[in-house]
Amino acid sequence: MADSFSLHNVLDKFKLCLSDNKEVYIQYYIAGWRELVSFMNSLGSVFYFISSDVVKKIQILDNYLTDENGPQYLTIQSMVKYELDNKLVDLTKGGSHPESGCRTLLRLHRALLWLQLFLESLRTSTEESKTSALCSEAYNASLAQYHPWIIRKAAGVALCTLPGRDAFFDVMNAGSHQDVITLLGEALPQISEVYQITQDLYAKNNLLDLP
Ligand code: 1PW
Repeated sequence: MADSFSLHNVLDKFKLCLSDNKEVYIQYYIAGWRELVSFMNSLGSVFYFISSDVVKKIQILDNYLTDENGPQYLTIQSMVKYELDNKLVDLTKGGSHPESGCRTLLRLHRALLWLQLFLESLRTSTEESKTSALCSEAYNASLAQYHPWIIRKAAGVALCTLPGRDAFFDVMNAGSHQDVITLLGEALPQISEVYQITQDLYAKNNLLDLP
């Protein structure tokens, strides 16, 4: 079981995201998402449609990272500059760059807020709390506004199947419930810093509504 999922793996990757001058390394950002995908897959096949879109987005970014212009994709900051300077981003629908790094990462960025809100509510939850309710609330307060009805519906169905709080803490595989809560308390400020830096960068460059 040495390579099985643990919450530690996700949080470690997001911790590595920030450079000394507060830029966000794409390599670790997508590594964090890869860990989350393996987590979602461990929750059952109903999560497959959620994780498969994340897998697609990871793959698009990974392709940019490994192609000849890979160094331009070292950080989110360098990607934004490179793609904007070279007109590689569709600012409106129907252009010739529908899968820019900027718009692809924006989808993961919006989803990161869901994760952050959900983990925060889990951290402060009580024994009576229902994981599925916490997760739906987090979804409705964040990502849901960007999804059409049909996806919101499907996400709702998937979230209903989440295990109860005790089992959920166990699936996170990071020690006792108290250990998990402590770990979340340490790691969430880092995820929220990565989120906020990305948010500010996208806002400054008017990229928050990319089609
Ligand atoms: C257990 C808690 C896990 C929280 C992880 C959050 C993952 C969120 C992924 C939601 C994906 C839903 C299905 C896909 C929808 C796409 O249409 C949508 N993608 C995302 C990531 O929101 C938008 O991408 P698109 O269609 O504009 O390329």
